Amino acid sequence: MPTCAPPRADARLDAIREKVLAGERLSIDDGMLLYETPDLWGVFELAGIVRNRLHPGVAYYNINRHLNYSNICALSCKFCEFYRKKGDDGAYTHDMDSIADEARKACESGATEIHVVGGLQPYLPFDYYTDLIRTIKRVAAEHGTDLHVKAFTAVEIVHLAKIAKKYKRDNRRESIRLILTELKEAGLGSLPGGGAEVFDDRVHDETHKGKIRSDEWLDVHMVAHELGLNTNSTILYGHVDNRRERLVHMEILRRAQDQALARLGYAGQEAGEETEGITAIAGIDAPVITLTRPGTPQTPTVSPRTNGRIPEPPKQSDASTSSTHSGYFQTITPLPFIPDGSELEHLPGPSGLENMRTIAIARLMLDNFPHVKAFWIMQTLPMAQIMLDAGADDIDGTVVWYDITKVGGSDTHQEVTVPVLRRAIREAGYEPVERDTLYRRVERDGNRWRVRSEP
Ligand code: V47
Repeated sequence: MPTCAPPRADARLDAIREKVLAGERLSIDDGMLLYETPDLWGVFELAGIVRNRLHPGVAYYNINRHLNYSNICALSCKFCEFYRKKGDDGAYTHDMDSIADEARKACESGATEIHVVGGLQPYLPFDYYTDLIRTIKRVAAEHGTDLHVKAFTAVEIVHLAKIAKKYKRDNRRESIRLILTELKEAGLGSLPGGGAEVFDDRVHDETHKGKIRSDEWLDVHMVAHELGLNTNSTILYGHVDNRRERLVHMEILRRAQDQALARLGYAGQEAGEETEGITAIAGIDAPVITLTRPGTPQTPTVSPRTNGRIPEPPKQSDASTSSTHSGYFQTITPLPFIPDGSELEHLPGPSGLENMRTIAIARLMLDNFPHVKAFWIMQTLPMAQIMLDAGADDIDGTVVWYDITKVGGSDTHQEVTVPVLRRAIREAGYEPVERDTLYRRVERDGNRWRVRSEP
């Protein structure tokens, strides 16, 4: 009997489609099927359904500047091309004058955000980091504007606790809380998602031994959430990891987000099947909470649905839940491994299709994450454009200067202009929306900007 089905159509996706349409949580085995099916376009289409349910017709970008304050690092992660040792050629540390200069350039370009990360610098005192934040805030105020400081990966936060001599192995959450509180008082606005790599001990020991493990990375983000700081997340895949390990990573993030949303008052469904070890790793005790189920109130960052207003989270009988609306993961940014210049340079790195598939699967698995970012620096702008149809709703920003990875011979000056970003989004069929770090819409007149207030 002749069939009209395209040659790669996979009937096994039907059950997943039903779950996606009902907004039900996918299992790790569903994720494996999404990774293994030959029906790639079927996977992209499913991710597109979720993406367009959350962000119909729009895609986000921001005007930002990345600042790497030092590339001197106590660690030597095998996938990393960025780190140098003290005295090496090209080792650098910015002093406060040069930090102020970067902040000035950011203000003059109309940036809303400065994204600050660096190596685990053993020779700087803790005061350097609070001074860094205060300097950026001061320069912004002198320019009659503000810059959101999104700074320090979880690994750096633990390092800061250690150099501040506040790290207590038997009470590390408390140590992290002390450090984050001081940084927040200095003006820290949110945490970026880096340093997560792949939450798996084998991968950890093979590629980034010495770095904190997944449990401690999660501790930092969960304490940040408790303090009302929004954070981002990443997964750095395509080196020695396998696909199941990536899915477990996503499951761990999803459970941590369940906890953050429960604290904000979101009601959940009964917990699904537990994946062995995951609850123990994250110390998570929360119902399953999805944002993609039709009718679920959205987080403040999902602005088109809410017209920029912060929605009331669903009422809960437990009056002890937080009354604020912040303190959760905003986005997952899948980071494809860029081999160039690293100790793992002999590995090929993931293909473009594997990158698109991972973006799509992240969108489908992370049903309680408002945003999925295709970071153009690592994906390339042409791929990021296509990924907007495969689950991504954000391509990051103007960036300007980026030292951590250099794709195909690019150098540290990696910048796209706003017209190029907007045209890329339009060409992909979406309305470009400028956002701030917290995904609020921005209104601007040249370099002057403000967060749009909706009626
Ligand atoms: O922490 C290091 C990773 C991260 C390589 O939060 C590599 O909005 C690929 O986290 N190939 C930094 N990745 C980038 C990052 C990020 C970027 C954009 C936005 C946000 C956000 C976060 O890049 C590092 C590390 O995990 N990394 N080396 C490499 N060779």
